[in-house]
Amino acid sequence: MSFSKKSAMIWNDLHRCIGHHGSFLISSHLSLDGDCVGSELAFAWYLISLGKKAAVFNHDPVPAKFGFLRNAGLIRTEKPPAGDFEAIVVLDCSNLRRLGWDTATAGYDALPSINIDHHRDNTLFGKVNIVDTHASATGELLYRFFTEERIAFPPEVAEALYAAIMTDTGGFRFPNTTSRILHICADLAEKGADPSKVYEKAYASHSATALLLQSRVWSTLKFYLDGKVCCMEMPMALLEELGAPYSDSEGLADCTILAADVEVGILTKHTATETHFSLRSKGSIDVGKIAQKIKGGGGHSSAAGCTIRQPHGEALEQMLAIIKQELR
Ligand SMILES: [Mn+2]
Repeated sequence: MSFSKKSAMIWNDLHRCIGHHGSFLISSHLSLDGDCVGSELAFAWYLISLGKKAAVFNHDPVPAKFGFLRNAGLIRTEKPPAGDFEAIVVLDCSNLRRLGWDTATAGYDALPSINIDHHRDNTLFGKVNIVDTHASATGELLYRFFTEERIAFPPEVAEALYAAIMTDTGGFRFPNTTSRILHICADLAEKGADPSKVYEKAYASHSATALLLQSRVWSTLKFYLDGKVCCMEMPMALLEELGAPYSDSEGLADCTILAADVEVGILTKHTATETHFSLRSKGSIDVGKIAQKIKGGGGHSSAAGCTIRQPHGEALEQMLAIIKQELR
């Protein structure tokens, strides 16, 4: 959906919904990324600047590398208390299930919800839905909201939005990196974001365990289908062996499309009975479509994921058969 012409109308819906309520719960998807954290901090700032009560709760913790963003320490990791909020703001999350906590039991699925996202499989579950699948990041949608509505924001919010967009474009390397994005990020830098600091925190602040994990996963590198598919594997037991948290595996999937002729990259994360696939594409193959062929799978055209309830060998065979059809 492209809503550039309709955006004034959509922003009115958003203003109206915010105006009707005094307290907001903000949340985002399981295994938080930079877009989740940056967008949450930016939106929390906005609500608080209006004199509203706003709190951010996520199922998973903020990855350590995003801890430098102002107020990241206020983001909480527990089930939000029931009945404390009048409305829920769901950012960068295609459905309520992906929040990871039971919204029905907590009573939150009955609350008015604001749904701001750019995932293709967004179910438009909100009372207000601001979903633009052409946006590079949820942070870009918030930038547009602030800019088009002439809402001036402080440097720390510029930096949060910059981090959101930078990470969702893979550090300005994915096909969603357009001149529009670069203009937006130039403006955010002008408004106080520090590009080299955000780069260093997001991409050059690995822990020792993360690098050890990388070296082991790299050693599993294999090519399939005439070198068009590259696969790396990460047995989940490896995390325990190295004492590495799950968050140490973030970014590994992007390494699967570094080879010249590769079109599809696969990182598998597997237990004895189940194999999760992180899929990556350089742009010619839509891996979101591939992931959707597996029940519960989905994502973007250049980055997607799904789980096959089978051991690694069988599951990989099944995935390669699907990819083979798409490569034709
Ligand atoms: Mn995103």
